[in-house]
Amino acid sequence: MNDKILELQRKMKKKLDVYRYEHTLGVMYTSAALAMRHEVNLDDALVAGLLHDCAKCYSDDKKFELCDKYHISLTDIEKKNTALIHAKLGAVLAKEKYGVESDDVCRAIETHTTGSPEMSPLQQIVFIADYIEPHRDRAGRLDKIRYAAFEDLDLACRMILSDTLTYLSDSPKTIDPMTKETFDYYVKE
Ligand code: DGI
Ligand code: FE
Ligand code: FE
Repeated sequence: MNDKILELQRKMKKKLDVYRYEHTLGVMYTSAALAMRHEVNLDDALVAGLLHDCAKCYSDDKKFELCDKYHISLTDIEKKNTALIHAKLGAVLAKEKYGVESDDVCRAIETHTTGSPEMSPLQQIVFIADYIEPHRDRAGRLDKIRYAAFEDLDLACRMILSDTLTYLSDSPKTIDPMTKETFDYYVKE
């Protein structure tokens, strides 16, 4: 693995709590495995997986402060559901703080929580890897979604979005319109 990735790994180990760091390594290697299968650039998959939650472990106050600093505008849904902010903020930090030059990598970080219509293969891979990495054990039919991920990226996205919408409808959290829009897009695909 190249030195740049090892250096980023050291930084993430310092920035994230133990649980989040282990999840991050899971997403990094799962993204890499999916990239091998679906012929996507391996380094991009490793870096996107490694940095996808780089903004996750800040306090809400710090997240708002950083969004201010980098002129990131938040929707009302994001302001109320602050767990969503780390995706947008992480994409900007990847570029500005961690020196990522690939727009596709930054977009993959930005869309990893809600997804987005017309995701690139790399974006789909990070979105899926976040859901299926080996430490995840709460979601239903994980075995089927893990299998689908290595067969058909669109199908795996559709399954994850469908299950996420069901899960969110049963919870007090508001569904981000982007999650619904992404689901509608992948149902039509
Ligand atoms: O950061 P992770 O925990 O690895 O996973 P993630 O980036 O998918 O974030 C999960 C969080 O995002 C979890 O608290 C649920 C929330 N989330 C995902 N989609 C939506 C959402 N929250 C709301 N309110 N609306 C959504 O559509
Ligand atoms: Fe996340
Ligand atoms: Fe994650």
